Amino acid sequence: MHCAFSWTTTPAASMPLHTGGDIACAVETPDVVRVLIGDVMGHDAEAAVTAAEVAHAFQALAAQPDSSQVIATRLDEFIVERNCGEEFVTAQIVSVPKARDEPEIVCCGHPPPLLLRDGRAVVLDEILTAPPLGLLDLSAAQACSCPLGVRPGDGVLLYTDGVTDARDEDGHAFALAEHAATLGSGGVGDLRTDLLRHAGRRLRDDATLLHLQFASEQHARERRSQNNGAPIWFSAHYRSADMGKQSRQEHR
Ligand SMILES: [Mn+2]
Repeated sequence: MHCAFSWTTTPAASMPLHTGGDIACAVETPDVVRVLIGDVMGHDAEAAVTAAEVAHAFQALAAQPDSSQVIATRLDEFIVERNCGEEFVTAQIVSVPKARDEPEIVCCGHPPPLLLRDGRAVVLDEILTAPPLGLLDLSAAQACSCPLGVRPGDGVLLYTDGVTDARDEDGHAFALAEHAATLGSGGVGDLRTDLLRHAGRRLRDDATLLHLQFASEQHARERRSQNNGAPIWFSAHYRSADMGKQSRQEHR
């Protein structure tokens, strides 16, 4: 399935050096594109180190031809092994196969994604979830993958709890679904602007938004014809809002 994605991550206002405990990254192999969103418990400097190490481990694991369940299980083992305390990471891995197979999601204690379809945002709360990474062995539970249930033209928004827990000065939570339903061409950059406006620019927790946009049938056809018939599987739009840098990558 053709898919473009973009993300933005904003550390809590208390974090030094624009680092945080949220994770967003992607890996492409010849067969599949996998994205990871994660949230390390806590938002101190230690959480930022763990976030960087988990992202690094994911990039190595996701380059292998293993299933997403296996990748999640290995990430869990990685976190358990490096742990001196009781650190854990809520996470989701979305796999988008380049063949016509359906995209899948593995959820480990992370808030449910939003499905963006026909101007509405619906919580995908029927996705099975395992405990967070780092705690799988304690519960004897297993990470399992579910179909994401998307159609061409749909969007999916992954996020961390720093987004939905952000309060305005009257204590009202950020209405993520309402803002996401009308997500326009400004994508997650606009959502981040809305979030910071709501929270008065001071987030108490790291906040990450990761948007996957699945191409419509027509868009996929047009892209193929522009590219001399060769399929363009995937394009990634990396945006680092805090550093003010933006770059674009296309994989053919
Ligand atoms: Mn959080």
